[in-house]
Amino acid sequence: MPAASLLPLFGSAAGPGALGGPAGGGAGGGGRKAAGPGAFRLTEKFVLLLVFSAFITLCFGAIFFLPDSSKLLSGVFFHSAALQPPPPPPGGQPRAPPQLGGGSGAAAAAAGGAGSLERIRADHERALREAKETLQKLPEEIRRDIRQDKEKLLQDARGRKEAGAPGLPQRLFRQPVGAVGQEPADPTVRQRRDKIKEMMKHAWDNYKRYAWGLNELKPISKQGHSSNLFGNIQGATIVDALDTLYIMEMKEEFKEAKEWVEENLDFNVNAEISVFEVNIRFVGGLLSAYYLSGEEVFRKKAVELGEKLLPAFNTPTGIPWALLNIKSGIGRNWPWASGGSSILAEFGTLHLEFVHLSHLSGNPVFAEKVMNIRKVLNRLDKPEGLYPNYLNPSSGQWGQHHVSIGGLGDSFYEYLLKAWLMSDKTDEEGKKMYYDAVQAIETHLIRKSSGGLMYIAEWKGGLLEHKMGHLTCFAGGMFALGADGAPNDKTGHHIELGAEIARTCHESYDRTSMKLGPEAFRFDGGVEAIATRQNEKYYILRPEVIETYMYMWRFTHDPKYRQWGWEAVEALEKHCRVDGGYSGIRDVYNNLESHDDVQQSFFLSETLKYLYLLFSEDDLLPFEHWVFNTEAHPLPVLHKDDGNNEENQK
Ligand code: DMJ
Repeated sequence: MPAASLLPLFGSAAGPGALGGPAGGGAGGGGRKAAGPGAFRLTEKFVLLLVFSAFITLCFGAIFFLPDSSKLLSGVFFHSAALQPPPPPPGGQPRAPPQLGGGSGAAAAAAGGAGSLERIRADHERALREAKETLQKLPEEIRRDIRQDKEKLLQDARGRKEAGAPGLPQRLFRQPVGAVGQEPADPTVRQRRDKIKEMMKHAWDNYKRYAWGLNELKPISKQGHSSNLFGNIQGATIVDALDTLYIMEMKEEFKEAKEWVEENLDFNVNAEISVFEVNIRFVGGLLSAYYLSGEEVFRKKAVELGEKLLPAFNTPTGIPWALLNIKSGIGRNWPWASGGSSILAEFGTLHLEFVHLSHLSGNPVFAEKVMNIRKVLNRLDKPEGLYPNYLNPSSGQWGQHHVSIGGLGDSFYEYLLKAWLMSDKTDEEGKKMYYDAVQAIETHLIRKSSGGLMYIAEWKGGLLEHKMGHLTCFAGGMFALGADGAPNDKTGHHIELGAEIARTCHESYDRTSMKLGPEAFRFDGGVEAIATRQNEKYYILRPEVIETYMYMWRFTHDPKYRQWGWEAVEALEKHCRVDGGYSGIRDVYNNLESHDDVQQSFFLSETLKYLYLLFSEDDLLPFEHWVFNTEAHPLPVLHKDDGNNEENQK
């Protein structure tokens, strides 16, 4: 009974009523109150009080002395036992449904209490048994169990992540033709291809050993290398290498790379990045990995990253900024770029990836952004039909009139052609822009040296600089790739342009001590295809010359291209291979190697991939079904009638 109900009872003993008579002293005084008919003496009151308190103590005491009283109370008052489905009775007779109230509650509770004790005892015994078994195990077995437990936890975590990923339309994956090819029939070719795979393994294993999870490897100092192109997005080498690992059938390595992407590739970072570099290496690498393997994680990551890049387009014209903080969404341009301009090769090298992002996400916004870039370009007058390298994203006007098919301009032209090819030759606008541009390049930039070497010069406000960059050497492959669609029966001519550029670029390699090409070479001051300035003599493992050999080989099957590719392999092995991977060289005209201590991620994604393809059969990544982005990441042609088109989406 609540204490508050007891107090008035005691209080009333001194007052009128129940236990006492009228208050106050009577005539007979003497310290005693007059004894009324209902009155008690002090001793009697005392005895009564004693009896009453003994009774109360007994009642409460009984509760406290009962076994596991709290459970019993809850069983009595809240019927918790009745909420548990009881075990089936012997013989499988159906049991009456559990009752939420009623007189049987206490009995059920008592039964539940006994059941709980049973369970505790059983748990206790099982724990003892397991402890005994563990003690009897070998350390290796214990380690294996721990590994399995960890694995399971990881799998659960992965499952949770997958479930939490942003919704993408369901898509039935069909691997495009040529994701795997046959072994080369010729044993020498096979052997050479195996050698290139071994080079990939050396580059990868050392990256893994010394720089795992970081952007690139410093192969001499054997540690990670970070480049500010990616802000603090990590793992450039892993993402760039995924598709090379896949086509070389390096399955274990592909698996570990995929797991790293699942667990660690994180774009929720406060990072100012180069939109171009992140697009060609990360978005391109993830898209290719998806199209080759069908692993959903790559599609999700590619789209997630694509979304992070969208604020770069928030400029008055929609021409994107070069640099973007992917957390704040604030963009800007390189401080050195003419009057705050964006760079042609940067904003012009988003098209292939963004079209595929729309294709895989079902969201047209990506394709709209890159189509708008074309609209802006097509509204502008072009000096002599050429595209200057600089364009102001606010005014929509050209900056300095510098034109280059190498650095700052190169992949813009490449993407016009490949956009047309990737669209299954339906993108007529891209096609026209490409062939018009090549016409202007031929007229104004392509020249022949007195020694008969064709080269592509640079154009500065109407004046030619007779210099060609290593980067420009990709154009040989581009001309060959575009030859088939060339207007006015010029197919043969375009193949010829490709062959001439390949020859010149080979000369730029052959005229050095190391047989590796310089960053830029000149055709003036009495030299041809030779670097004359100290700061142009370096080689940073670039792919463009080998890329052109690969295209020329595919289109002509002239064995000299494989021969030139093999010369490059030998030179790489002799001068760039070190214990800790592959390094660039500071001066290719010097017999003594001075290493720059960087293993560029494009060495794995491009240089080694193009070499491998050069020594593969043509059925591996055939050009009718794949185009390579500018970082050599293969993207499937969006055939009107095949599995990579919208009709195929569920
Ligand atoms: C690569 O990142 C790409 O090929 C890009 O288009 C230009 N240069 C490097 C490799 O040289």
